[in-house]
Amino acid sequence: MVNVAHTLENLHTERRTFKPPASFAAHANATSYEYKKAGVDRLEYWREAALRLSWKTPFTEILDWSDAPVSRWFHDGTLNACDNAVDRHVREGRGDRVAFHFVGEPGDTQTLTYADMHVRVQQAANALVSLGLTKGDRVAIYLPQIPEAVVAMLACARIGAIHSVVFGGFSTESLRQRIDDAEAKLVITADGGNRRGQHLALKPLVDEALASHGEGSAHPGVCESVEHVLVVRRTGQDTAWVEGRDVWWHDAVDHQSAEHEPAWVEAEHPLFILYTSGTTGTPKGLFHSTGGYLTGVAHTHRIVFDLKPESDVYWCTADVGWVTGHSYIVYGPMTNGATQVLYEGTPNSPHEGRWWEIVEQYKVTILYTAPTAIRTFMKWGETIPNQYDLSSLRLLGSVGEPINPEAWMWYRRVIGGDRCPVVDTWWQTETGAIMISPLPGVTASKPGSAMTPVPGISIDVVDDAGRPVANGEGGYLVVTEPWPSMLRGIWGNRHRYVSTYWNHFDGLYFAGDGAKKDVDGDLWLLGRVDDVMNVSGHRLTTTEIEHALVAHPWVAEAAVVGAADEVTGQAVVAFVIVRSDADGIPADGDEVASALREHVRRQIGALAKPRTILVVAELPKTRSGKIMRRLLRDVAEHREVGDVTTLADSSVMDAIRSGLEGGA
Ligand code: 6R9
Repeated sequence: MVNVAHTLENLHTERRTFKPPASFAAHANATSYEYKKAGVDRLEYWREAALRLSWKTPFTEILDWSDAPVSRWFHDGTLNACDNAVDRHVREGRGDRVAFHFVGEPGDTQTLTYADMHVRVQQAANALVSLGLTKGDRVAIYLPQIPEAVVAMLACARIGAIHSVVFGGFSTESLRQRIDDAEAKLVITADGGNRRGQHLALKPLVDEALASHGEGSAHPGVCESVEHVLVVRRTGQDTAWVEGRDVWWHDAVDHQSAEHEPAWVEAEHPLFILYTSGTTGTPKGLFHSTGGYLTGVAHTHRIVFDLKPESDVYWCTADVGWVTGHSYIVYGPMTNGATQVLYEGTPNSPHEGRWWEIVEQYKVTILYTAPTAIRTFMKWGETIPNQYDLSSLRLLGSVGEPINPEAWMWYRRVIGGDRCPVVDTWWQTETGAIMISPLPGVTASKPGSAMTPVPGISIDVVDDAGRPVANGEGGYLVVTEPWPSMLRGIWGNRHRYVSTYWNHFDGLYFAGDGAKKDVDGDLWLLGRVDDVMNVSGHRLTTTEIEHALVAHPWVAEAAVVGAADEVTGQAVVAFVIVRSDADGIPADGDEVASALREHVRRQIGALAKPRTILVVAELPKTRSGKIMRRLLRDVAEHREVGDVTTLADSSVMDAIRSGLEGGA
C-alpha cells in the first residue's frame, strides 16, 4: 500500500532529535501552553484564534456539525478576506509596511507596501464590478507568479466572487475542464510569463480553451459561461485579440477609483475553488469557506512559522496556483501582515544560486519550500549556497511530500547553518491549513518526521477496521474531529465529497496517506495509499494520465505508475500497448514514446509528462481484468517482480521484462 517503502528502514532507526535553540524558544509565538489550551477546550481554542481576525459582525456559534460531514464554523459572523489581508493593516497604521518584494525572473523588481496593495485591490475590485461580476460568481485565474495574481485573488474575495486559480503550467485541456466545471464568468490571464529566460505564452492557451466549443469541436457547449478575458501585460509578446471579449488589465483597472467597500460575506461563503487530482479521472473542485479557512491559515502561519511581522522577511517558494500559495502566500501571511518575497521564476535561472542570492539580498528570515527543491539543490552541490550569506535565516519549512532524513539534515545544515529549526508540515488542499508539524519553539524534532498534530487538530493512524494502531505501527492517516479550515465539499458534488473522504471509516476523515506512529507516538508520513502520485510535490493520478494516453489514436491500452525518483519523489512511468496498424505510427518505439510524452504535456501539462514510456505487448492483469500496477512499479523501480500468482497469465511479466532488456 505504501509507495515510499524505501524510506521505512530509516524510520525504524532514526533516533536523532533537534531541540529548539533556547534563544528561539525564549521568543517563540507558541509555547507548550498552546497544546494545553487546545487540549482543555478545542472549540474555545479555535474561537480565540478566530477572534484574531477582523469581523464585520461577530459570530456567536463556533461549530455547527449538524450537517456532517459538512461543517459550518463561526457561521453567523460576517467578514471579508481581502479586508483582513489588506485593509486592516492600513486601518491599523501598518500601511507603510512592505507586503511584497517582488522579483521577476528577468530581474525586474517591485516593492509593494500594504498601502499599495490597498489601492490595487480596490481598483481591481471596481474593475471586476464594471465587468459585471458579483458575489458568488466564479473567476478563473491563469497567471504567472506576479503581483497581479495576488491582487486578482484578493479582488475576487473583496467582491465575494469565488476564484479558481489554475496553475500556469496546466494545459489548455486542463484549463478548459476547470473553467467549465466551475462555470467561470471571467478568466484572468496574462500575455505570458518568464520561464528560464523564455517567454511562455499563456493567452493563446486560454483562447484555445474558449474556442474549443466552436464548430466541429470535440467539446460542444463548453466554456460558454465565460463573458470576458482580462489580460495582464507581462511579457509584451504579440497576443491575438477577440474584440468585445478580451480586455487589457491596465485598461480595465488603472483608471478605476481606489475606493471600494468590501462585500461583507457570511463566514461560510465560499472563498475559492481549487482543483486537485482525484482517484477517478476528473479533477475535483475542492472549495473552502471564508471565516474558518482564514482562521486556520492565519493561526497556523503564526504558530508554525513563528511570524514576527515587524521584523521577519518570509518567503514561500510555492506557486500561488497551488494550495500552498493560497494558504501560505496570500491568505495566511497577508492576514498576519507579513513582509514577503514573491519570485516569478525557477531556481536555476539565470544561475543555480538564484534563490540564495534572493535570500541574501532581502535578508529572508523564514523559508518555506518543498523536498523536491531541496534534493535538487543537494544534487547541484553545497558550494553553490555556500557562496551566499544565509545568516538572516532563522526558520526553515518543508511541505508537499515526505522529506527523507538525508534531505532534512542537508537543509538544516547547509541552508539553516545548523541553527534554524526545521518544520516539516503535513497538510493537503482539502485540509486548507497545516495539520501536522513541529512547533518550532517547542518540539524537539526528528529528521523526516512531521511529528505531532498542531494544537486544535485531532489526528490518528488507524488499521483497516478503523481502529487506532499502537505506537510502532503503521496504517491510514485520519482526522477524527472537524477543523475550521476543512474543505466544505467538492464543487457541485456532495456525494463525491462524502464517498471520497468519509466512507472509508465511519465518522473519520480519510486523508489518503499512509502513516506510522513511532515508539514515541510521533508521526511519519509514508505517501499516498491510493493511485495518487506525488511528482515534485504535485498531485497527479494514474487515471488522468492513462485517460490522456488512451485518447491518442496510436494507443490501445495504457497503465501508469509512480516510480520512486531521487529528485522528484516519484516520477510518472507509463506502459502502453500500441495499435501497430494505426495510421502514421512510427516503427521505432522511442519515436512513439516521445510523441506520446508530448501528447500528455499538451493534454494535462508539463508536470504530468511521463519520465519514461515503455511500449509493451501486454499488461499484467488479474482474472477480473484489473491492471496490477504493483508489478509494473516493480519493473519501473528495477526490482525483482513480486507475487504474480493472481495474474490471469503469469507469462506476461516475463514478456515485459525481456522486452525491456531488449532495449525498448
Ligand atoms: C500542501 C499540499 C497533499 C498530499 C498529501 C501528502 C503529501 C504534503 C507532506 C506530504 C508527507 C509532508 N504531503 N505535505 N507528505 N509529508 N510534509 O501539498 O497539498 O497538493 O493537496 O498534496 O501531499 O501525500 O496527501 P496537496
